[in-house]
Amino acid sequence: MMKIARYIIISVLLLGSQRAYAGNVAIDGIATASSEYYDPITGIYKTASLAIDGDPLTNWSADGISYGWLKIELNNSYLISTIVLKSLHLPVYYGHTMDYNLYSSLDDIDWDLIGSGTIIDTPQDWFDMWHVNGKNMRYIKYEVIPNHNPTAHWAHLYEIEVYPVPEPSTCFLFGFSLLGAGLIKRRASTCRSSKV
Ligand SMILES: [Ca+2]
Repeated sequence: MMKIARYIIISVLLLGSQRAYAGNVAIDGIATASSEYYDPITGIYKTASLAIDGDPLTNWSADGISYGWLKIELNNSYLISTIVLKSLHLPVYYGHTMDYNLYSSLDDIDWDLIGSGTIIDTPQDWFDMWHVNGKNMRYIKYEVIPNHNPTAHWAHLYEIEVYPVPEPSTCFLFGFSLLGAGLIKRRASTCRSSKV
């Protein structure tokens, strides 16, 4: 019984580590951008790193233009399940838009288009979520397309979140621990039967 309890504890710990791995890995990455805006009123640089600082209220902004790019280098290559792009709805900019392309790459040279979209500054459309089905990537580029519409936002992003699929080795260990618990339970059942 003690061994079964020990395996259950190990399984729970492994499940916990799996959830940790599936967290937002963009936070551990490096962000660069085509340009960065310095706000003379607040004295704050809207740097690329503010799009991966985990704070939904801080943002990267291009330097006063409605196009530009933000690139994230993850600290490793990952099989990615989901990418979330977050702006922030501000009523003063209601209806302003950003048209963008989203790319991924393994080597920062060859880029694959994940998709294109539009973030609209409304209570409903201020963020986009992309499911990429375990695509392997290390670099992600958010490219805001030139837009001369008067309601075009300056290119910006408050947060980009990148979530990997659960690590296969962790799944294997988790399954192996469950298998081990099952075998011990089976052995215990056999021992009990032999005593009858
Ligand atoms: Ca932020």
